[in-house]
Amino acid sequence: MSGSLADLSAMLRIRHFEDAVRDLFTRDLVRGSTHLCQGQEAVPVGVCGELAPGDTMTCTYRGHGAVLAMGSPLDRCFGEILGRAGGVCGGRGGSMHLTDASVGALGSNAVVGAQLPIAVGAALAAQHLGTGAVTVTFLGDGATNIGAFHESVNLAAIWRLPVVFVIENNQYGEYSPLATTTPVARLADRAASYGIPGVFVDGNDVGAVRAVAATAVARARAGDGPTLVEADTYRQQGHSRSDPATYRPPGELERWLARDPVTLLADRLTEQGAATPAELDAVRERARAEVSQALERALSWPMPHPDTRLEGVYA
Ligand SMILES: Cc1ncc(C[n+]2csc(CCOP(=O)(O)OP(=O)(O)O)c2C)c(N)n1
Ligand SMILES: [Mg+2]
Repeated sequence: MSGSLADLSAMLRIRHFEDAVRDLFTRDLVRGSTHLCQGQEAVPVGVCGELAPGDTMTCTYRGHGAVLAMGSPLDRCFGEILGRAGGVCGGRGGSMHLTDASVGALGSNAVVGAQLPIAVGAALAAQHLGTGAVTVTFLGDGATNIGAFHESVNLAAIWRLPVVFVIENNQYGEYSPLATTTPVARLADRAASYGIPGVFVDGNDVGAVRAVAATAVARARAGDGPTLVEADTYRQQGHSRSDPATYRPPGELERWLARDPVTLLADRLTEQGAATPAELDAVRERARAEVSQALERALSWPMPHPDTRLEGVYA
């Protein structure tokens, strides 16, 4: 698989969305923190692009791209991050809890690893109910050192649950390079402990991600159990908004920018004759316009009314 113009469009929408969120922070329009995914877009677009209606997904606080890739609307995601009543959770969740169950996005999680047992639970439910649905869960490289990772993968493996674990290896856990926290170089190798396939993929190549995801999703759907995917990628921004990322060795960011997933796909589509420069420009322009129009709409929405503050509280 090589990726398509539709993939390029989906990745550009996420790129512009994240750039806009960064800008909203600098204008003090967002409460709390945010964790952006510029540079990692090919992973959620490639993986979620292989899912079917009814499939579900859980992710981390760095999850804007994953929720958008599931098909959640740009304006309602902006609205959520801005705390507006029209947000996907009525403005109550914000950036780190972006959730849109209507498209199968069952939750972003601020606690490292918390999304993993939730995904296993969703997969267990699908197995019991016989729905045929598959659950994908995204996690960071650092999260593979969390207890919930090992418990979740083990349980999914022994019960052959329809779940795909996708590690977005962006080379850092907060400010720590992977090699300073993790004794294996290939995180996909951790799959061997659970007797399931572990697959390494270039996470900046959306076509390669799609191919790996297609196999893993088909395996899960056939009842053959989970796969652990490691997608090698890079976060182009700091860990969170307060992080200038000065700990990066000189030249590292530039090396990864030279392999930017958006540019890689546009170049490939050109080389293959799959898109003309004019078509690429049209896709770029449309993505930019869609994101800015969605943001304008979200900014026009009111904050939630104080009288609604107990709505959605179950106790
Ligand atoms: C249980 C828990 N421990 C620690 C933290 C603090 N923390 C937030 S993000 C993070 C790093 C996680 O790195 P990784 O899994 O690689 O994800 P990335 O942020 O790189 O996407 C840590 C330690 C937390 N949120 N939850
Ligand atoms: Mg990481």
